[in-house]
This record gives sequence, structure tokens and C-alpha cells, in this order.
Amino acid sequence: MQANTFSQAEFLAAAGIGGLCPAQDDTPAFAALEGEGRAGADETRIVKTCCRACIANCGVLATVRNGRVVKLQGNPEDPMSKGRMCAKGLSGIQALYHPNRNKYPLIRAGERGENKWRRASWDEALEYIAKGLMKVREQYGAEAVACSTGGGGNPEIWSIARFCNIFGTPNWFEPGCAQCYLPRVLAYTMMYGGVDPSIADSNALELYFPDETPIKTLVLWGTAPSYSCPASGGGMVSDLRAKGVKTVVVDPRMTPDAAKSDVWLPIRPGSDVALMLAWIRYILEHKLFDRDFVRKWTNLPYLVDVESKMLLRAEKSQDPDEPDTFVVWDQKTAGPRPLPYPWDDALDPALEGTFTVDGRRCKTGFQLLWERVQAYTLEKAAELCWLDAERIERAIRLFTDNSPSGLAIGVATDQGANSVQAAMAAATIDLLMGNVERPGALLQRFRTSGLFDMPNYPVPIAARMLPEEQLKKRLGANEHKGLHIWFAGHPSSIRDAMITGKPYPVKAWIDRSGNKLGAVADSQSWLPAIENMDLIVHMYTTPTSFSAYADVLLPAEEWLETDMMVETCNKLFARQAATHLWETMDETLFWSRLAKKCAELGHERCRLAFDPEFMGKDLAYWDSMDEFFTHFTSRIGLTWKQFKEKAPFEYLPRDQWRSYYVYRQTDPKTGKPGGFATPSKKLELYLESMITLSRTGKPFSLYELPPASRDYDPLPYYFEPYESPIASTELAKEYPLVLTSGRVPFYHHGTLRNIPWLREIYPAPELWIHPTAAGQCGVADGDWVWVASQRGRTQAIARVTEGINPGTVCMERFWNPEKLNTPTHGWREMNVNMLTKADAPFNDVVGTYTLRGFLVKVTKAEGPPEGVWLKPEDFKPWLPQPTEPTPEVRV
Ligand SMILES: Nc1nc2c(c(=O)[nH]1)N[C@H]1C(S)=C(S)[C@@H](COP(=O)(O)OP(=O)(O)OC[C@H]3O[C@@H](n4cnc5c(=O)[nH]c(N)nc54)[C@H](O)[C@@H]3O)O[C@H]1N2
Ligand SMILES: Nc1nc2c(c(=O)[nH]1)N[C@H]1C(S)=C(S)[C@@H](COP(=O)(O)OP(=O)(O)OC[C@H]3O[C@@H](n4cnc5c(=O)[nH]c(N)nc54)[C@H](O)[C@@H]3O)O[C@H]1N2
Ligand code: SF4
Ligand SMILES: [Mo]
Repeated sequence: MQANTFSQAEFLAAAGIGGLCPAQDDTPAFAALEGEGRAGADETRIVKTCCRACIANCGVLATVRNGRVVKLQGNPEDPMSKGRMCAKGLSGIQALYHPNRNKYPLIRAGERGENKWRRASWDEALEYIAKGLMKVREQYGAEAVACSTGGGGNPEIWSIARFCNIFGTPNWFEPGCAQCYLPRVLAYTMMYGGVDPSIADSNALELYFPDETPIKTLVLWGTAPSYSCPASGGGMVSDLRAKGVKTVVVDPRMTPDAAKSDVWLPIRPGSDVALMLAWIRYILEHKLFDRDFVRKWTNLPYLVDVESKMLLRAEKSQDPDEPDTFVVWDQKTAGPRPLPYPWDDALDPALEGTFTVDGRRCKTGFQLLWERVQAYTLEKAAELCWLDAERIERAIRLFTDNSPSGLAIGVATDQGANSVQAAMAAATIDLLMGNVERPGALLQRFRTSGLFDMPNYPVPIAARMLPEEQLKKRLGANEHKGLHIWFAGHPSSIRDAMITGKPYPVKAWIDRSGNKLGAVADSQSWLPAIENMDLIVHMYTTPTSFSAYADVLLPAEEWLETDMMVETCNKLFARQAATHLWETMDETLFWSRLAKKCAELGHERCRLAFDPEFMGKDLAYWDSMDEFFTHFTSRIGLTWKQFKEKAPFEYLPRDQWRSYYVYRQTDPKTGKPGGFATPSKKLELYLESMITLSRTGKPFSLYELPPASRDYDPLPYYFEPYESPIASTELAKEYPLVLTSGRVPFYHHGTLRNIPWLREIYPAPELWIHPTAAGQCGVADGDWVWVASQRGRTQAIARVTEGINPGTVCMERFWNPEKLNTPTHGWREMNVNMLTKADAPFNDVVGTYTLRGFLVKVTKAEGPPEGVWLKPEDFKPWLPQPTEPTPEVRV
């Protein structure tokens, strides 16, 4: 069967086979959802569930009438969303009943990309895939299989890691990988040992009780909760503002959060670390930090051997509950002294200074930090970051003087080569102020239910199943060892191996996400990789551009069809399937069933994965989602069914849940304060563990790895983005503007671009451009433009606005599902990732590439790209088609 014209799509639809074509006219109106349903039945029920259209998991009440989901509304019992939902969540019904849902497994029937498919049973599709994987494994080794998944909001990312560990390949990634969250998780884990303060990732839980938290100033640094989590964090920030909390927003564009801030710093994209170092310098110079706290609870008074960069140790601890004993310079005796943990009142450790100890030149960590930030005066930062020195000072003063305060960072600083350094600098700012575990602080270790604790959240990753020699083959992860905290490979290195076969071939690729070609940097550079694959599998809810290149297409469940456990502030919720359609499958089950097929074909480790005795606490693979969830809920004495009936419920009395000053609590094992979850039990602002990580992979890699080409730096440092008006003056003559991106509230990554109501609101990506720059480019508001970088070009609609600084333009990701069946497959026309950079230099620690802060030029275009849909009536073929529920597929 062929499916590359619209009329053939009609035929396919009639035949009940999901092709890659948009459905045709005659789509029933939305109201038809309320239709008759099953004959004779007249039943309405409310399903208490949770949204999954983004990571916030807001509580939802879904009205199901005669088997069809007809209405969604927020659940007021959710302490984070408080009954709110956003446009993405509310479009869940249109996504669920989208006429183009992937309904059944499809196997390619023609040439790759030709879009000829045949319907297959799940069993046949699984067998086809498993045979393909086993063949690749036999021919090239298990490492020649790569898997990838969707990023933010995907509750299943660890099921991919788990499958890979069991199958024996170290190579899986998600496009967010090194450019989303990981830099922040890494820095805060290593320096503090608690949860990072990211709002879009549902942290900073202290802030969700506006009447109770004493916070007075909140800094939103490169994060826009009003767009990235409107119903939860966005609403929370607006509640805080209403009660008088001041905000500082560091963002090149005037988001709603910036518009309502007390100080807005429209920073040059990619220059954040320079500004952060200036904040640190100002705080140190003006002695605004919490000196007593810094001396007692950070490692900044500890002496560092300048040559080896390692901390001096008086004694290495033999007891896993006790930290090593470090050395300070005691001012009372003017000499080096061991400082027993946690503190010795007899000593008076120097914070500043350079000393000689046993002939070695030593400095305190504090001294090294001060030297590091020396050059970053307010004036220097103003020049580098395109800001005003006086305004920077006002922002810092608000943060330091109007306290308690806290700093939330987002994804902006994760998306350039300065990524880990930005997270380290942001953590340093809060920790110097003592903004940790006190009321009002964002950095907290509130008690959890324990059901979700890593590495078992929500799927045990079975790390020990991956043999040492396989782990050592993880692509890009010897150089960028921070990736091991995520157990993941490096996207660009995997791409390169796919293309060149070096250091070894990668020949099969299973992806479970939306549109990889919309989410990865330099999308077109991935095409040669795709062409080299022996097997490509795509599992998703609807076909996307990536599906066009697949050999097997699998139907994934929408969120209204799935179950999941959700933990929010002290409450456990259940996402519960409101219906089930066609032959869609939960992806957690897919990976389990694929492992089973591989076992049947003789894969020994896959066979063992079904043996409870062998798997032990890694949990054997399961045959149903009920079985899987019951494994977790049994820890609190409930079956999954009982849990769903009970949810939502609080798991602790509120005051026990919100546990402040955890570091001061006595550890029964030692009789001393438990401290922070770091090797020294102090806040490690001088992050010696970075050096160990670069040399050995410890503490994240299970096995010792050879050293990276150079040591990672224990202190944050700034370097110019690799393509910038300052670093690349020649290039800037042709490409004078700095491009960045940020979320819009209507879509989640590549998803929902085919939702009629959302596309009506936001039919095409806007390019935010300042009037001065627009004038220079000959562009007016509403014009279609070309945006071009060294790597490619794409189109957008100019939005001329003073809400962005004159040197910067901003564009969100986009792709055009209406063009799936054209030669472009819809991923080139309006895709900012045609412009971004996926090549070295990368961030040293985690290998981040460049999604934000690089050079482009803007020119006027004749009009929109051919064939894209822009008018409300264009989207009619995508109106929902009500469908009867179906039983789940058993394989
Ligand atoms: N230029 C540019 N590029 C970017 C970014 C940017 O800001 N600018 N952002 C980057 C970031 S931060 C990220 S995280 C990536 C995202 O890139 P991808 O993750 O590839 O994006 P999608 O595949 O569209 O997103 C996966 C979607 O699947 C949804 N999903 C829901 N349920 C499930 C499930 O059960 N399993 C799976 N697998 N997925 C599920 C997730 O909520 C999410 O919406 O894009 C990156 N790319
Ligand atoms: N609607 C929607 N919500 C989402 C997602 C989505 O795709 N759509 N994705 C989810 C995911 S995976 C993530 S990671 C989170 C991210 O959530 P946020 O961290 O809030 O993400 P963004 O809006 O992408 O980026 C924040 C802000 O950074 C600004 N910015 C751009 N460049 C720079 C820079 O160089 N420096 C600074 N300081 N700011 C800069 C942008 O203008 C933007 O307003 O959102 C999640 N929520
Ligand atoms: S913020 Fe919107 S999309 Fe995200 S979970 Fe809540 S309702 Fe769903
Ligand atoms: Mo992300």
C-alpha cells in the first residue's frame, strides 16, 4: 500500500491503517465526542488522573461519558497546580482522538522514506525488531544498537536505559541529555547533594505554599515558568508576586515573568557565566555573604595544594560514614591544622590567604574562588553581557538585601558549552548566601515517599547488567564523564559513529519520542546517520518527520491512556488511564516485551532479566503495568489498584515532610550532624570531585575509566560562546545577530504541532527581533523572514518588538506535520534546529552542544514556505475523531 498522497490517505483511513498522511475532510466536529458511544450505555464518570503534556504532571479530572473522554479540568487537590491547567494539557482530548494517531504497528513495505507500509500484529512487529537487533549484535556487537527517547516530561526515560543495560549497549540518549537538566543535576548533586532549584522540573517545592514561605526575592535566571509550566510553577510565581515577593529576571526576551519583574536583565545569550561571576565578585567584595555559614558549612576554608589542585588531607577516612579530615590555616596559631568534622571551636580557620605547608604552596578554596572572579567587575560584565552596570547592581542588591532569597535556573544555561559552569556558578551564588535548607530557600531536602528515589525512579535501570567492557565503549562519555550520572551516551558522538563507523559502527536505532529531527541540534547533519542504519524503529503517538525514515512504526499510548505514579509536594497521585484506543501500548511494556523477544531468540541476559532471583533489587521484567506498579506500591502496603483508588493522598504529616536544616540533624551512626550529601559533608564550592570525575569517572561510573584529555575545573569559569560577536568578529560581519530560543506555552517540544486549536493560536514560529535590527535587515512586523546560520536556513514570521535586546533574536522550535508526505517531511521549513550547532567544541564535563547563543542573519522572505497550514480552516482535517475504547493488546 502506498500512502504519499492525500487521497490515498483517505483510503488508508478507510482501511483502518494509520499512514503518515493527514486525514481528510469530513472529520466529525468536536461535539461528536459526546456522541452516542456504546449502544444502550449512558454512563458518566470522572477519572482522577494527571496530565503528561509536560513534565509538571498537573492533577486532572477527566470526564468520561459512555467510554469517551469529553472534558478535562484541573484537580484542585493538586498542591502545585491547584486546579489549573494550561492550553497544552487541555488539548489532551484533541491529541487523544487525533485522526492521525498511530493505531497499529506498521512495517515498511517499500523503500525507506517511500512511505509504503503494511499493518502488522504486535507479535510480528516485536519479532521483526528483535531479529534485526540480534543480527546487528551478532555482526557488530551489542554496542551497535543505539536507543533514544524523548526528553523533558518523559516519565519513561529510564526504561530505555534499562533495556540498553540488559541488551548490552551503553549507547542511548535523549536530545535533552547534555543540554537539559543534566548540567544542573550534576552541579547541585556534586556541590550540595540535594535537589536543584529548577521550577520547570517541578523542584523548589518550598515555594508552593505562598502563605507560609518567608521568601522575599526570587531570581529567575534563564527560566520562564509562565511559559514552561504555566499551570504549576507559573501560577506559583504569580501567587508569590501577588503577596509581594520581588523578582529578578535574567532573560534576553521580555517574557510575562520579565514583564512583571522588579529588575529585568536582558542578557546577551550565552554570556550568563560572566554575569554570575560578577555577582559572586560583588557579593564577596562587599562582604554580603554569610561569613559564619561559609566558614562552618562550606569547604571554602580548606587548603588546596595549588599545584595538584587537590585539597590537603590530614587523614583519609576508613569509615564510610565519616568524611576525610581536611586542613585549614588556623589564625590563632598561624599554622595549618586538621579540622575535624564538623567543626572545632578551638580553631579560627582563615577564609582568605596563600600559605606554605610542608613546602607546598596552598590557598584556601575561598582565595581561589576570589581570584577566579577577580576580573568580573560590574563594568566588565555589563560590557560582555550587553547590560547596564547599575541595573546589575540593583538586581544583586535586591537578592542580597531583601532576603530570604533564592535563585532558580532553567534550561537556558544548559544549552551552550558553558553549561556545567553556569550551574556551578548559580549554586555558588545561593550557597555563599546560606540560601540552603532554611525557610524560604529553594534548595531543600524535603522528605520524599521513597517510591521515586533514584536510580529506581520509576524504572530500575539495572546498571549492573551492563558488562564493564561495554560500559567503557559508551560513545563520548570518556571525554564527557558527567554523562555517567545519567547513564547516557553523547548524542553527537553517537551520530558521528553512525555516519563514520568510528570508533565502531552503530547500525540500529530505536527512538521513542516525538520528532528527533525537530529536537536535535543541526538536524540535517543527522540524515547521513539515518541513511546508514540497518534498522530504524520509531514509537510514538502520531507519525512525525522521523517516522518517515523508519522501518517499523509503533503506536504509543497518549497520556489519557496510561497509568503512572506521580509525586508532588507531599502527595501521591495516580495517572490513570481514562480510555484505551486501537492497539496502542505503554512504552514501559514495549521495552519489556522487546527484551522477552530477544530472550526467545537466545539473548542470555535478556532471559535473565525475567528471573526475579537473578535481578534481585533491579526487579525482574514484568508482563503488565499493574504488576510493575504493584512492585512499588507494595512498599507502602498497597496494590496498584488500591493505590489508584486511594490517590491522591498525603504520605506524611506536612511538618514532617517539610524538613528544614536537614544538614544539622544528628546522624545516629556518628552522633554528629549529618551534613550535606557530599564526600566532605560540607557544601563543596571548591569542587575537587570534578578532578576525580575527569580522571576516573568516579563517583558516577560503576567502573574506573581512563582520564579525559584534560581535568575538569573545580571552580566555575567563563569562556566566550564559540560563535559570538566577540569571539568570531569575521563571521559576525555576515551573521551579525545572536540567536536563542525559549518555550512558547502552546507546544511541548515536537509534540502537539498537529493540534488544531493550538495551531490556530500559534500557526508558525515567531522570530522576535528588535526594531533597530529589523530596520537593518529590512524587515517589518509580520513579514516572513529567512533566518540563516553557517549550517542552514529556515523560515519564521518576524515579530518586531522592544522586548528583546537589539543584538539578539529568539525563535522557538517548530515542524510542520501537514507536510509529512512531501519530500521535506516537514522538518526543514520552520525548524530552528536547522541552524543550531551539534559539533565540537562541547562542554567539557557533559558534552553540551550549542542550541542557544550563536550567530545568524535575517533577511526578508517572499512569503511562507510552500504548503504550510496557517489559517484556522486549514487545520480542520485534524479535528478529533471520536473512537470507541479497545482492550489492551496482550503479547
Ligand atoms: N533549538 C532548541 N532545541 C532544543 C531545545 C531548545 O530549547 N532549543 N530544547 C531541548 C530540550 S530541553 C529537550 S528536553 C529536547 C526535547 O526533545 P525530545 O524529547 O526529542 O522532544 P519530543 O520527542 O517531542 O518530546 C518527547 C515528548 O514525549 C512526551 N511523552 C509523554 N509521555 C511519554 C512517554 O511515556 N514516553 C516518552 N518517551 N515520551 C513521552 C514528552 O512529554 C514529550 O512531550 O529538545 C531539545 N531541543
Ligand atoms: N510550553 C512548554 N513547556 C515546557 C517545554 C516545552 O517544550 N514547551 N519543555 C519542558 C522542558 S524539557 C524544559 S527543559 C523546560 C525548560 O523550561 P525553562 O527553563 O523555563 O525554559 P525556556 O523557556 O526554554 O528558557 C527559559 C528562558 O531562557 C531565555 N533565554 C534564552 N537564551 C538565554 C540565555 O542565553 N541566557 C538566559 N539567561 N536566558 C536565556 C528564553 O528567552 C526563555 O524565556 O520546559 C518544560 N516545559
Ligand atoms: S503545565 Fe499544562 S501541560 Fe504541563 S502538566 Fe500542567 S496542564 Fe499539563
Ligand atoms: Mo528539556
